Amino acid sequence: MDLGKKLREALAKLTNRPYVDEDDVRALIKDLQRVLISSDVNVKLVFGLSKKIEERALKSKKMEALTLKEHVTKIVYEELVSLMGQSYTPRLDKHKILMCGLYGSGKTTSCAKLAHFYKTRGLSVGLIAADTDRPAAQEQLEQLSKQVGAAYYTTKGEKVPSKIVLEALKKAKEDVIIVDSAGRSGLDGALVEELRNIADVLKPEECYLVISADIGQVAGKQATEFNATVPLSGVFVTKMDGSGKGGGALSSVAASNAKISFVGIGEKPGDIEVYNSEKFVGRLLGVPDIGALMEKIKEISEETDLKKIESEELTIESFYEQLKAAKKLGPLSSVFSMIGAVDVPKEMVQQSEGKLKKFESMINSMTKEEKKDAALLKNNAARIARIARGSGSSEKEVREFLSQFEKMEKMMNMFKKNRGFRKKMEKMMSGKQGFPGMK
Ligand SMILES: Nc1nc2c(ncn2[C@@H]2O[C@H](COP(=O)(O)OP(=O)(O)OP(=O)(O)O)[C@@H](O)[C@H]2O)c(=O)[nH]1
Ligand SMILES: [Mg+2]
Repeated sequence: MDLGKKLREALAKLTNRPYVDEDDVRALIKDLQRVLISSDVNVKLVFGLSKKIEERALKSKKMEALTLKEHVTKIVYEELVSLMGQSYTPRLDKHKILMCGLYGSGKTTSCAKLAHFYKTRGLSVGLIAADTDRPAAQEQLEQLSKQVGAAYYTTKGEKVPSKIVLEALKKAKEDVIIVDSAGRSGLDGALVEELRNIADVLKPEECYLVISADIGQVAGKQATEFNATVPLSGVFVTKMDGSGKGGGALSSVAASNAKISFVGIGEKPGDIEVYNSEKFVGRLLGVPDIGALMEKIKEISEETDLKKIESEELTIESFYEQLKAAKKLGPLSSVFSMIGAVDVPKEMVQQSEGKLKKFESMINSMTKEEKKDAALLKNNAARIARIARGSGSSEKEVREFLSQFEKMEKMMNMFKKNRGFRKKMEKMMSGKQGFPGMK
C-alpha cells in the first residue's frame, strides 16, 4: 500500500541514522504530515497527531532500554493507532445484520464477504436480497451465495424491500442473516424511509454502513449522517486494496464516533479482515509486532550488560556472546521486519543469515585460547586449516571472518575513545543495528 511505503520511507530516514536529535524528530514529523495529508487525512487530525508525537517524543521520559529512535518509532506507532481508531470484535452468535450504503460502495460484495467470514467460523448464513432498485442486484447476490455456500432468499417481483425481508424471515433458520439493501447517490428521504422500514421488520442486532475507501475523509461525514438515521454498529470500509485515500477514510470514520468494523481488501469473498488498528498500523509501518520487539529488546539489554564492553577487551569469545544475544531476537529476517526494515532485499537477509551461521560454527571450532586471543590465528595456516575443516567452511572464509573481526577490534579501539562511536557500536553488538559482514 502506498501510504505504508511512504510512512516506512519517512521512518527509515530516522532509523538509518546512527543518532537522532530533536531536529531529526521534527523533520520526521514534517514527513509524516506530508504523507498523511497526501492520503487524505484531515489536516486538523494531522496537526493534532503531530503535536502529540512531538510532545511525547521530546518531552516524555524515554524507557532506559530503548534508544531515542526506538522511543520515537514506538510513539509514532501508538499515535497512529489511536488516529486510526479502535479495533473491532464481531459477535459470533446467532444474529441479524443489515447492510446499507450508497451506490457502488461495495454492499453486495461485502454481504458475500461477511457470509464467508461467518461460515468459516462454523456458523450457517442466510443472505436476503432486498435491493429492488437494480434489476441485476438480486442475481448478483444469488450467485455470490452459491459461491460461499450460504442460503439465499428473495421474493421475485416484489417491489417493497421490507416485504421481501418479512417473507424471508419466515423461512430462514440460519445463524447469521444478512440483508443486502439498495444504494442511492445520497442519503435522501427515500433511502432513510426504506432503511427504517427494513429495520422495523428485521430488528437487526448489527447494522453496517459500507463505505469505499476511495472517498477519503468524506467517509467520516457520511458515517455521521447515516448514524443519525439508522444507528450503526460499524462501518465496513471497502477497497482498501486499491485506494490511496484509505488513511483518510479510516481516520475520519474513527474521529466520527462510528466504529470501523471490517475492511475489504479485494473483490473476492475471502478478501475481508476484521478491523484491527494495531495490526493495520503495524503493517503500514512494517512493524507487525512492535510490542514483542520492545519486550525482547528490553530483556536482552538487561541480560547483556553492555557497559562491560568498555572495560573488557573484545575477544572472539565476547563477540560470540553478543552474537548469541542478538540471535535471541529471532531469525534475522524477522528482526529486520520488527525494526521496520521490511524493505531490506531478501538476498541480503539470507546472505547475512548465512554468514552468521558460518561465524558461529567457526567459533565453535576454535580452542579456548584462540577464542581469547585472535592473534594466535593470524597468519597461522595450520590453525586456519583446522578451523575451516571443523566448521565446514573454506580457509578463505575463515580468513574473511578473521579480517572482519580485526576490523571490529580496530573499531573497538576507536569506540573506547569516542562516545558517539561507542553508542553506534553498542547497538551493533546488541543486534539492533547492522551485523558485521552486512553492508
Ligand atoms: N478492489 C476491491 N473492489 C471491491 C471491494 N469491494 C467491492 N469491490 C468492487 O466494487 C464494485 C461494486 O461492488 P458492489 O458490491 O456491487 O457494490 P454495491 O454497493 O452493492 O453497489 P450497488 O448495489 O449498485 O449500490 C464491484 O466491482 C466490486 O467487485 C474491495 O474491497 N476491493
Ligand atoms: Mg449491490
